[in-house]
Formats: sequence, structure tokens, C-alpha cells
Amino acid sequence: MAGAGMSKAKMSRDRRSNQPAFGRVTRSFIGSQESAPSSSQQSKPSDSVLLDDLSLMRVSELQASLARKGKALKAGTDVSKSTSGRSVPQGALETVGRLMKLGRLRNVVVVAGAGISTASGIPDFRTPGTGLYANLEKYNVPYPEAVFNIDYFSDDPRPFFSLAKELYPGRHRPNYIHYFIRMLHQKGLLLRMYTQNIDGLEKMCGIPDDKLVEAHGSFATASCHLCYTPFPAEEAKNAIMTDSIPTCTFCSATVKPNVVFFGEDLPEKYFQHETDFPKADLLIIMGTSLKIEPFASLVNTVKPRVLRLLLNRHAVGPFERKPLRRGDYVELGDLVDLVRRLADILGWHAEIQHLMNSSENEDLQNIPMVIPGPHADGGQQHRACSCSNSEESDSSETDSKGT
Ligand code: CNA
Repeated sequence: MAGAGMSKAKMSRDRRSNQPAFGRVTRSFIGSQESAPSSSQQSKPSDSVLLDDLSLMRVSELQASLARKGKALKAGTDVSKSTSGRSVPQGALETVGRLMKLGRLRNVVVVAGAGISTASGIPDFRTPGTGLYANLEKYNVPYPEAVFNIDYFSDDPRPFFSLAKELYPGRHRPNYIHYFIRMLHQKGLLLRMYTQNIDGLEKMCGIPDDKLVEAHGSFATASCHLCYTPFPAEEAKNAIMTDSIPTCTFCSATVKPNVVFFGEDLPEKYFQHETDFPKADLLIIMGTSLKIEPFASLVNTVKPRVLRLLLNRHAVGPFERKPLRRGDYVELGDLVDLVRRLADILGWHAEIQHLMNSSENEDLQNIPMVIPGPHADGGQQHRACSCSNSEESDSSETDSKGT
């Protein structure tokens, strides 16, 4: 319970009412586990229609069969039967690409993390040696996650502001992966993109606002970290870029961009997942370690047997499971290579390249983004959600943003 001595982070607030929010689930470590299916999601007796249509033998079935025979099958491999009846090995990208080309996957939800932006020169958090957490020594923070801890920010905002200076939109350019996702939109296939990234590259490459959920907020708006009074984002940026500290005109506390810190509420838009994920017929998960809740558990809210394709350097979350769940596909490697291969299979590569080139050639001033100025919600349009705060747990492995 929220006693008088409770810290600000522990007593997180519902931003709409500005009242302490009680009854939230505390930070958990279930990021890599699948949640139990609801009764409506219990397995159906029949095989997947999609896969039957293509006469594909599911990888999990094959794995089970091979396991019985004491053999192993590489993750992400399918076998489709050729007209001669012989089995031809198929990779995850080929299988998913083929279904997309056949028009069987029309509602694609993309779930993304820092790994989609490493090709733009922004380190992720966990890749050894290059991750931002590994490079935080210069910020002199007591532990890496402190940079996103609201109590620590309250005491000393400079480490976060140093990081913000690097991540503020404008310093980096979208890469092939971002443009692939935009192409999904242009082809009318993107139901929604859910990103944990705060670099703004999705918007910069032209994915429209209504197709994008920036689950961990962004630099596009700013507000007081204590009383949530909105503050002009451009002024906040100017102050941060010149190493000054923007302060609230109402209570004089420090202003911060509306990037979601541990223990803070996720943006209202995040809750569109309640209707989006049940509608999805393909989930593409890319460049995330699926360690931060509640975001990580989103991938478990699709219908049973909906295709989920993980593109990442290594298996994460439910994709570490062996055998894989029916409908799960994994393709491991460098994301730009993987996405390029999928684009080739779909026959989209030339179009994506053209889109990239024309965007790059445009006057950068004309590209909407950087800081669009104060947002109408000013950081008020948030809703409570269940998870918790950081430092009591082993946050090096599984973190929790939002409350
Ligand atoms: P993470 O925990 O750092 O995981 C990134 C994942 O991507 C890892 O599994 C990597 O192996 C994988 N990966 C990285 N580069 C590649 C590559 N080139 N090819 C294939 N796989 C790759 O990051 P998450 O997004 O899962 O964690 C969420 C945090 C990170 C959010 O709260 C973000 O705010 C935060 N973050 C954001 C940015 C950004 O906005 N660009 C950068 C760094 C951290």
C-alpha cells in the first residue's frame, strides 16, 4: 500500500486522474513465458486451414516425428510436399512469404524493439559490448536501468538527458527494416506496428500515426515528471540539447520527454492491442529480447495457431520453446539480411529500395518528424496497466516498463 514514505516510482499515478493508482500487478519475470490461453483460445481439433491448403507439414509435427526417430530439425524449417510427393525443406521466410503472396495473411501486426534500429547506428540495450546498457559507464549511474528510473531521474536527470541527446529524433535515419514495414502498410497489409523504440524512426520513414503504437512513448511531447503539466516539446529539446534542465512552469520540478519510465503508465494507444491482436493473422516479431513487460506478453495474445514469425539474432521469449508452438516460425541472423530475404521472396525489394532512395533524396527538412511540437494530450492521455518497477528485481534480465 502507498504509505507516506512510499517512493514516487512505487506509487505510480494514473495520469488521467493524477491520483495514485492502486491494485497494479508488480513487476514480473514472465517475459519469456507464454501466458495460459483463455478458454476461447483452447486448441481446436482441426489442423490449420492455411497450412493444410499448402500441404505443408508443420515444423513442430516434423520435429516431433524426427525426435521420435532420434533426429533433429533446424528451427524455422518446414517441409512442403512437392508434386512428386517428395518433401522439400522450406525455411520460415519462404513459408511465410509464400502465404503472404497467396493473399492468406492480410492483417499483419509487427512487434519491434531496439534491434530494428541498430542498422541505423543506434545501439540496442543488450548486445554485448555495443548495447547502451554496456556503454552507460560514462553516465555515472549506479546501475544501468537507473537511467529510466523515475526516482533516480528526480534526483539527477542528467544521465537520462545525456542518453536523450543521443536518441532524440533527427540524429539517425531509418533503415531498410523500417521501410519494409512501411511497404507492408503501402501494400495494405499492416494492421498495426507496436514498437518499444523511442528513436522516432518509424514515423520518420513514413509509417502513419494511426498505424503506429509507440508503446514506450516518444520525444514528441514532454511534461513535468511530478505533476504532469504539459511542456512544449521543442523547448524541452532545446534545453536538453544545450545541457540545461527544463523545469515545470507550475511546480518547478524537472520536465522530461514523455518516454515511458519504469513504473509509469503506458500511452493510451497501447491498449489498442486488445482489439488488434485478436484480429491479426500474422505477427512479425523483430529485434526485441522480449524482456520488458507488459509489452513482451503481447505476443501471446494472438489467436491459437496464428502465424508468428520471429526475426532476430537469437531465439527469445516463447520462441525458445522446443518444439515450437504450432504456427511459430523462427529465422535467426542479422535483421537487415533477413528482411531483405523476405522482401526478395515477396518481390518487394526494388520498390523498397526506390522508396528509401527517394526518401533519402528528399530535403530532410520536408520529412515530417523531429519534434512536431506540443501534443494535444501533453502526456495526460495515459491509462494504468499492470506491471511495475524496477530495482527490487533482477532487472538485468527482465524489465518492466509501465505500471
Ligand atoms: P533489447 O533488449 O536491447 O533487445 C534487442 C534484441 O534485438 C536482442 O535480442 C538483439 O539480439 C536483437 N538485435 C539487435 N541488433 C540486431 C540485428 N542487427 N539483427 C538481428 N537482431 C538484432 O531491446 P528491446 O527493444 O527488446 O528492449 C526494449 C527497451 C530498449 C525499450 O524500453 C526501448 O526504449 C529501449 N531501447 C530503445 C532504443 C531505440 O529506440 N532505438 C535503443 C536502445 C534501447
